[in-house]
Formats: sequence, C-alpha cells, structure tokens
Amino acid sequence: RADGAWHLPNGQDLARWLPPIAWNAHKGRRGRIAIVGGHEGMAGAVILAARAALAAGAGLAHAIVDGPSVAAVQLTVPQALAERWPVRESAANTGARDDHTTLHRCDALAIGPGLGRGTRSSQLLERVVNEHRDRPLVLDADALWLIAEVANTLGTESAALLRHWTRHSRAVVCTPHEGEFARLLGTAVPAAWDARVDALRQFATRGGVTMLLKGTPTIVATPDGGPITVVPHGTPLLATGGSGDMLSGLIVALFGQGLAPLEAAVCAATVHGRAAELATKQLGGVRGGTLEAVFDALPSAWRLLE
Ligand code: NPW
Ligand code: AMP
Ligand code: MG
Repeated sequence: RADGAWHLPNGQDLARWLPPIAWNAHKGRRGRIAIVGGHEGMAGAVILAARAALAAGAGLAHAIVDGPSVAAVQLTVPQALAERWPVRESAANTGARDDHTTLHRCDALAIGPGLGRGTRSSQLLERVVNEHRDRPLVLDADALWLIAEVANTLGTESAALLRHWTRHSRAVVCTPHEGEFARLLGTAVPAAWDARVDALRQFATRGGVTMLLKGTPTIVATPDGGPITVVPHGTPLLATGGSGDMLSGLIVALFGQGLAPLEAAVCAATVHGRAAELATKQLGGVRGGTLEAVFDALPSAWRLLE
C-alpha cells in the first residue's frame, strides 16, 4: 500500500538480519534459550518448540516443564536439558538462591506452549515476566490466555496489563492466533484487512510489545506504531496441532542469537512458512503430510533465507 501502512520484507532484509554461525562457534555462543510450558498432557508443545529452537541454531535449549512431562522431553529431545517448573518454596525454605538459576543464565525465554491455565501456571507466568525483564521474552499460547484472564479479573484491558507487566522488559513478542487475539481484544478480530491491521497496530502500541498475529498472511506490528510487516508464506500443512509451538521455538532461538523482536518474529515466521511450502511441494499436497515434514524441510528453508 502506498501510504506505508504495511510492507513486505525482502530477501536482503532477512539475510542481513540473520546472524552467521561462526566457524569457531561453540554451544555457548549460539544462544542459550529456555521454553517454559508443558503441563501434564502437553509435553508435546515444549518438545516441538525445543526441537524448533535447536533447528534454528540454538546452542543450548532448556525445557522447563511440569514434573510429569520431564521424562517425555528427555526421551524425545535428548539434546535439550529438561527441568521441572521451579517451586518458590524451596528457595524460601532453604534460604538458597532462587531456584530460577537456569532461567537467569538464558539469553532468551519463551513461555506459554502447553503451559496450562490453572493457578500454578498463572503464578509461574507472573514470576517469569517479573523476574526476567532483562532478557527477551516470547509470550504464546496459554500465556496469552492467562493474560486475558488476569485482565478480565482485574477489569482492565489486556493491552494495559501487558504494558504494566512488561514496562521494564527489554523485548517482548506475543504470538497469538486469531482466537487468542480475540480474547486479548475482548472482541472478534476484524476480518477486513484495514481494520485487522489497525487492531493489531493499536494493540502493539498500547501494550508496548511486538505483536505477531498468525494467519494467512501472518502480520507483525511493533510497539512504535510503525508499518505492519506481512509474512505471506505457509500452507495448510501448518494448520495442525503443534505448528504454533514450533514457531515459538524458532522465534526464541533467534532472540537468543541477538535479533531484535521484529527481526526475530519475521525471520522465524518466514522460515516456518517457507519450510511448509517446500514440504507441501515435495509431498505433492497437504493430506498425508505432518509437522514432521515441515521439520524435515527446515534446513532447505534456512538456505533460502541466508
Ligand atoms: P474455533 O475452534 O475456531 O471455533 P485454544 P490451542 C479459536 C497447546 N498445544 N487458530 C478456536 O475456535 C498450546 O500450546 C499443545 C486456532 C478455539 O476456540 C496451548 O498451550 C499441543 N484457533 C494449548 O494447547 C499441540 C482459533 O481459538 C480457540 C483460530 C491450547 O492451544 C496443540 C483455540 O485456541 C497445542 O498447540 C485460529 N486461527 N481462530 C501438544 N502436542 O502438546 C479462532 N480460534 O483454546 O487456546 O487452543 O491453540 O490448541
Ligand atoms: P497455532 O494455531 O498456534 O498452532 O499456530 C498455527 C501456525 O500455523 C501459525 O504460524 C499459522 O500462521 C500457521 N497456519 C495455520 N494455518 C495455516 C494456513 N492455512 N496457511 C498458512 N499458515 C497457516
Ligand atoms: Mg498455539
């Protein structure tokens, strides 16, 4: 559009944003990240996010999951370090240092995939947001559900709550799908393009966070009210459980490698969508393909971006 309301990133933008992996890199230099979520029965969400983070070049991935999910993570992603959700009482009782030691060592955090919606999940979310303001944060899935819930309870708008919670935070990206964004807005997401773009832009400005609204196409708004970035990649191969969890893992890995919020969100959504396009082409269609095919196509998709 001529009025600068939105733009498409070009290949040069993406190549410039993506950090090269140095020939003498070691795992500590490729970003140490953590994904917090994986309530009992939803270990899969963190497993997929951790796999995606490693496939985005993260050097070390921590999966911070509910106790019953630890074994599943260790068995399915042996490269990741699995740990149970921290328990505040243990630190208080022993007088020992906060048991969030792992999170303090990470370059970037993601919280929400399979986090759950109960009291423990909610307390963990508030704690992670409050205690880790100095590192980039991805808020996804149940973290967004809980934010809308707390805002409802307090009788405030989700954007205002987000602004308050993250006012001292370095960098925050929220990644709602349409259902999650509707809950944050407290009303249906407009279907008309201009109104949709305006709603996302306004929410990002009011909330003081970068907003990635998933869809066809995915759109990204920054807190400064700048133009919306459009990511027109992907196929219905992504319309399957776990696909958004995979995207969160890609974003947090790029965050951990030093990309700014807009850059991390756009590069991740692009590689996610392009991997789906490559996989769909190779399969000759969507039916019969699973998210595994998208994972398999990730290396080729990265080559297209670099
Ligand atoms: P409908 O059905 O269209 O009427 P939820 P969730 C609406 C974890 N997962 N895309 C839709 O309405 C996640 O990480 C774990 C999607 C429905 O009312 C979360 O922690 C997995 N929905 C948790 O599950 C794999 C859309 O929104 C609601 C929509 C719940 O996340 C799966 C769905 O949202 C999953 O990722 C759209 N474009 N538009 C695992 N293997 O462990 C409207 N809706 O209830 O938050 O469900 O996204 O599955
Ligand atoms: P979630 O709903 O959180 O699992 O996220 C779904 C992911 O898949 C998002 O990145 C969406 O943009 C993507 N996606 C879902 N359906 C489609 C589709 N029909 N075409 C392209 N991308 C899609
Ligand atoms: Mg999701």
